[in-house]
Amino acid sequence: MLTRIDHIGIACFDLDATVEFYRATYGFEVFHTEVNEEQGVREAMLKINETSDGGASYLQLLESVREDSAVGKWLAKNGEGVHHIAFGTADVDGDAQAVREKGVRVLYDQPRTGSMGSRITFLHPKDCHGVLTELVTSRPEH
Ligand code: CMX
Ligand code: CO
Repeated sequence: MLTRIDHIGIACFDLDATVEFYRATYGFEVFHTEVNEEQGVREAMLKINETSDGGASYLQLLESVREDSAVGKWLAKNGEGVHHIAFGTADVDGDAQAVREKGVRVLYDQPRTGSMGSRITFLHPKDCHGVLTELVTSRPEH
């Protein structure tokens, strides 16, 4: 069951400048940063609020670390902006399978590693009315 907005993924050309915009404009602080080589991104998670399922909602600011990454391709075509939304669930495997059975393309056979040791998968934007959609199960301590 999907129980929260886990994050909104925002693609940017300059992660440090974008982090500074969110800090200076809204007072949001960086909760976590990492490079995810498999996804081809350097990212910053800004925690916005905790949620009733015991999790939290974040902004995920994403800079591409190579031109052919998903975010790099998207930035080259569209410029900066909202790249994807992510729903949180306690069971990404079960929820991905349930969505797959409804005819929506799930991009990975098995969930991969996402931010802060989470397990993630993606649904094809063309099957989701133009929205790239991620499903996330956080690591328990997050
Ligand atoms: N939102 C909405 N539509 C998108 C999109 C996005 N983020 N990315 C691509 N599309 C659309 C394109 O506009 C294009 O549509 P048209 O054919 O109408 O022009 C179509 O999907 C195909 O796009 P493409 O540019 O040819 O790109 P690819 O098919 O090579 O890749 C996708 C698209 C979704 C399969 C790829 O981006 C992907 O695998 N995404 C999942 C991984 C990811 O996004 N990782 C970064 C975030 C990591 C994290 O959140 O931790
Ligand atoms: Co994401």
